[in-house]
Amino acid sequence: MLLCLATFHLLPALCSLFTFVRRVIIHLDMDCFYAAIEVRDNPELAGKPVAVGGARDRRGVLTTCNYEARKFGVRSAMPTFKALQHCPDLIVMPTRFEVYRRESVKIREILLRFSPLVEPLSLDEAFLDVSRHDGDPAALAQIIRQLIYQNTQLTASAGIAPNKMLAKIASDWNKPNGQLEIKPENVAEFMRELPVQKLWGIGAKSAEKFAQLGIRTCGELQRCSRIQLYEWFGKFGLELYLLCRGDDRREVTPDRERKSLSNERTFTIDLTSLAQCEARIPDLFEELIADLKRTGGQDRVKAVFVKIRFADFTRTTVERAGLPLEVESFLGLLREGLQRKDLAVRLLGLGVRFSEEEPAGATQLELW
Ligand code: TTP
Ligand code: MG
Repeated sequence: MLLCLATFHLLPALCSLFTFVRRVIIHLDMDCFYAAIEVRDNPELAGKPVAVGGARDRRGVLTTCNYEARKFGVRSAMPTFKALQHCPDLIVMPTRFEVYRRESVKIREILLRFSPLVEPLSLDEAFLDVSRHDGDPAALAQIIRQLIYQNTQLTASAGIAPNKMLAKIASDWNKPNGQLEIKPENVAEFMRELPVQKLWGIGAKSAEKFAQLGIRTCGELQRCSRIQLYEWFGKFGLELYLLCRGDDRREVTPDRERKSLSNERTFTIDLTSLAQCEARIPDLFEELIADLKRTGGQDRVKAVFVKIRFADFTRTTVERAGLPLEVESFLGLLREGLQRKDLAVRLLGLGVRFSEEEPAGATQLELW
């Protein structure tokens, strides 16, 4: 009887606790974003292989390409001349950052209608924390994608999951124009067979290292102890211990609460020379500036930094206050960072740190 009474009183409390901790994150990723915009704006390109990037004669690199071009093996970040070898009919359009930025603003406005907790990752990707929404989150993601399509004629894919990492993995699952929900009760099963290279920070090169150790899936990785992972990968190993279990506790951080803004790229093939690294900076810089314009943080920039992850998984960040927001500043920091280790580079990122105070004149003083 006593037990019944206790359960009767405790149950609602337990239920509300459960609803409180239930996290639902949607990761939204536009499909072949820049290329899709070019095809939309040039209808004669529909159905043809299209890429966006630098021309062949200027040693250009592609930013992205549509799914028709991907069938030929064309990929983001591929030198244009190489892409044309894979697909001689490839149409390469010049980049129009301003247009992509405008579309990105439209999309973000749509997302903000569904949750104040929107964290844009780049022009075409964002996390939304929709934990406070009642109802079916997969249906919600569907509605968001439809609304984006109605407003932009561009398709998006979505992942719905209890945390950021899983939501991001899920949004890639049924691309283009698809979605996948990973429910909390299915996380353990989903992780068991997931290839390790799907985890954040693991590229082809690291997957190779794992393969040498006989580890291909997250299930296999789960058998390694924390100590073992720390020995192999340093601090990153401790992150991996949680990530391979589908455990990611990072919060969705809206733009206004950001202390810094950065982008980064993990390369399929490690960069082995200074020239190769330098060649990646202008695109990353353009992207960072576009992101800054979107978030409106240009006048709060206090310092700039370059992040490097080397082939042995160690990371280094070179940060300096007061440098102008120019490609040259980042190139200088890059050179400094590369001197710290004589190793190939698997990830590069550029970023800015914001000052905590509002810039002068940004807020109006109330006099009464
Ligand atoms: P992604 O979301 O990585 O790629 P995507 O939207 O083109 O294709 P997907 O359908 O696989 O999501 O990147 C978004 C945009 O960022 C992309 O359209 C172009 C730009 N970009 C670069 O400028 N350089 C790069 O190396 C990559 C990967 C993307
Ligand atoms: Mg995309």
